[in-house]
Amino acid sequence: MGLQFPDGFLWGGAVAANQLEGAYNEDGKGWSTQDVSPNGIKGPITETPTEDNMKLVGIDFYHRYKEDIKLFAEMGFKVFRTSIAWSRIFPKGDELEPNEQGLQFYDDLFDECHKYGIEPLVTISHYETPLHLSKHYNGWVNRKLVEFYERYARVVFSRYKNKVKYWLTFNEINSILEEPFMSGGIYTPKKELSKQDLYQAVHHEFVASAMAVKIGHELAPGAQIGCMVLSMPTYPLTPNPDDVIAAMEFEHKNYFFADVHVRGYYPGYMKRYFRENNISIHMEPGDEEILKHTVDFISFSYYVSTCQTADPVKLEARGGNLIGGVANPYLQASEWGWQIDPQGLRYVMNMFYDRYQKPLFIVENGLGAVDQLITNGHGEKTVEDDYRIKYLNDHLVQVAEAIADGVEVMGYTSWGCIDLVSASTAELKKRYGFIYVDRHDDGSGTLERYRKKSFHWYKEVIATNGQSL
Ligand code: BGP
Repeated sequence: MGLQFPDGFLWGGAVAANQLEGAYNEDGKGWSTQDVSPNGIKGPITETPTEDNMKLVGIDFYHRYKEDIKLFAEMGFKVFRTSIAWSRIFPKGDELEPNEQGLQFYDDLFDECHKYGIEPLVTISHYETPLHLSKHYNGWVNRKLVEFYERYARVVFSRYKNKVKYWLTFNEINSILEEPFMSGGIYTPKKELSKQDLYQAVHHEFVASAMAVKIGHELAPGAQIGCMVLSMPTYPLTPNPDDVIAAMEFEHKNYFFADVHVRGYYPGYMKRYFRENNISIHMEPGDEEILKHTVDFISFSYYVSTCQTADPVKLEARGGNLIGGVANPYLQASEWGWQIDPQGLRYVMNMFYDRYQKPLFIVENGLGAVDQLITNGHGEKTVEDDYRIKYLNDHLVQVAEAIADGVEVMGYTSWGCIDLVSASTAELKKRYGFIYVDRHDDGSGTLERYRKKSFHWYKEVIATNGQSL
């Protein structure tokens, strides 16, 4: 018997508006934090959008989405994860009325998905706070953001309730701890940001997220609403109990986010952390009640695992998916230093499921690599991305292992199913797609799309419901 994936397993791909749509100032869209971030998390940010910012054009998905959805349909996608750009709907973020042209774009996009039987999976906020909310309110540090987000969420739930069944409230919500500007729109430079303000911003996001669950269930009956966390299994570097505890404490910082979303209250270990760091979260009356509107499922990204140690000498920084750690001597890394650990996916799925007994959705996983466009023996332009096929195959085998362990999984959307701009480095040369896009970091390229070898591989995986892995 081969690998077993449940009937109805939601195979697909994932993207985010700011990394592929382009059209950054069309049809009434306001500027977002991404429009002034030409260098990704490395910074600095700019006063106004600048030409070297690859996201301003992206891969021109805004104008070419029909062609792209057709390619996704050809692969057999059942689900397509994308985000709504908040600044298309509320250009500044604090208006009372939404921008109709922005709303219309997503109506058309979701209709196009349904034409092929593809279910949209929508992230309400994926790393792009309207710039005005960042500059004038300091992003999520300000309680007012809860109100603005709620207004935005109400509009999109009401508008798309018949077109969207699966929703995520915030992309990688825990990444705000490392990337307060990109993730939380917090304008205060990270070095100057107090822990007090940072965790207050986290609280505001929790309240907004729970509020979205509440109103989503009211306005869009049948909607399934999940949280989305950056998952990173953390192993102790050695069996030294000090290292084991260091790993546990590091994981707590990440579990904290799923814990509040799934259980509906703050865990004891965070209360201790707040006490010991003189952090006092200001709660408004009713906040604790709102938090009890818990999510229907847990979604997460998975790229890397990491190690932790209590030994400060070994605690040197290393590359990783936004959050650091210590390199694992048993693992190889990608060209960007992200350590590859397929078994870590099985591990983290078991951890989440044991902890929560709620369905899981893997909404990001993939390999960022430099691809070479070649002409093959049939005269077709393509990329022979066997390295990507291996990465994805190895990870999906571990998903099947977790399913065999009894973990309930709704689906899998591979990250950047079509090449797009990297979130951390803002480069186009870091590619994840099954579909190659002819666009380069110097702004050159025809924007033509080409099927990579992995395109055909994934099509087969979906057609056989994983049996071909
Ligand atoms: C996650 C983000 C995505 C995405 C991905 C890959 O952190 O949710 O937006 O980009 O990682 O990261 P990168 O683009 O930096 O390679």
